[in-house]
Amino acid sequence: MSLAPRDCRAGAGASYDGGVSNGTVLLAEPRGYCAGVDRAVVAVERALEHFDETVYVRHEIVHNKFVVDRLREQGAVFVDEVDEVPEGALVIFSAHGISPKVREMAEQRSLRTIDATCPLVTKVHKEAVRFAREDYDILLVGHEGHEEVEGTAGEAPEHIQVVNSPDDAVNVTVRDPDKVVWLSQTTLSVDETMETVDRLRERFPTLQAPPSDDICYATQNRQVAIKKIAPDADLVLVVGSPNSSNSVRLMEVALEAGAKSSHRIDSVAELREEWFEGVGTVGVTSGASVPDVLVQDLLVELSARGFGDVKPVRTATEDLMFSLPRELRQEMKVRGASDDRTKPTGERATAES
Ligand code: 2E7
Ligand code: F3S
Repeated sequence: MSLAPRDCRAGAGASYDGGVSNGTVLLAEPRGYCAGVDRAVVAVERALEHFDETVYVRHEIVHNKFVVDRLREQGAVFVDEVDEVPEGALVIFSAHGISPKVREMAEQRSLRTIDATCPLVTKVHKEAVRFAREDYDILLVGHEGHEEVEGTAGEAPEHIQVVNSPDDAVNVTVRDPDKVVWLSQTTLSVDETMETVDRLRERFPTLQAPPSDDICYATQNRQVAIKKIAPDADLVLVVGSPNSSNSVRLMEVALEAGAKSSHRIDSVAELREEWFEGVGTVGVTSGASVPDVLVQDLLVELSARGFGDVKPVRTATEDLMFSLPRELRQEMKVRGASDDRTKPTGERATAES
């Protein structure tokens, strides 16, 4: 089965006008797969299809258990580090990005690599490299230990310090308070990040901002949609894995925006009876790494529990599609394999869930 996003079957129908009734589901649109996840997952699928050898993947290609389990069943071998990959073998780097050190280690082992780093993460890496070259102190707002943060910080470790939260702003020390810039992880809460930046700016009034938003379009759009739903929801269910930063943020944002309760679930099997006590309206969304089939399963289950009236709540339309990683396109060309996805990066195509 392909892990490509599905048509939003339950998404068709009346639009939400602010009114709610018993047994209602407010379904966030957009939700689920972003362009970077689609590209990364399809890259692994195509590699499995076209290479007659073991396809290794460093780290989870995206942070979703269902996706990773399916790709593993199809033959992908997931490893924590490149030193687990045999010399000369093929390895795919995950959507979250890698530090230059990982790239060097792969070169030392003569690995053939396909880089599925999201282009919007690469953009942040380039910003980090440029500001480091200009000798700025870079304050990277993000969660220490997350793969994306490790990759970005690894671009210029001597210039970058990670700021984990608004409270963490007090711990920052810089060489020159007039030469400081903030960058961020792509999947943070927009509001919490702005709070962190405000605190940093109190300390460093000339703090520079990233040249363009580092929190990506998909993260922002999913947060805007759930914020619209949350004030009317007794319960917000977010489909996503526990290690998926953007999914966990959606749950927090829902609560912050007025949802009476919110839970993250990997799948319908994790629903708990007690969550539904006194609930008339359920908000539903999913993280950027979540195939829509999991949301459809949830809607079927909600319908069986009396929540059959599904009202889509659309706050944005997404039609971004990234071309597959260059190394993969080249390899497929050599093999005469055609790929109708290979459109130039940033070209608009219909890719809505
Ligand atoms: C890559 C990047 O895989 P995810 O759940 O990752 P997060 O970063 O949210 O844990 O979601 C897709 C994705 C988001 N950001 C992939 Cl850098
Ligand atoms: Fe990229 Fe944002 Fe998705 S950084 S992988 S488009 S959540």
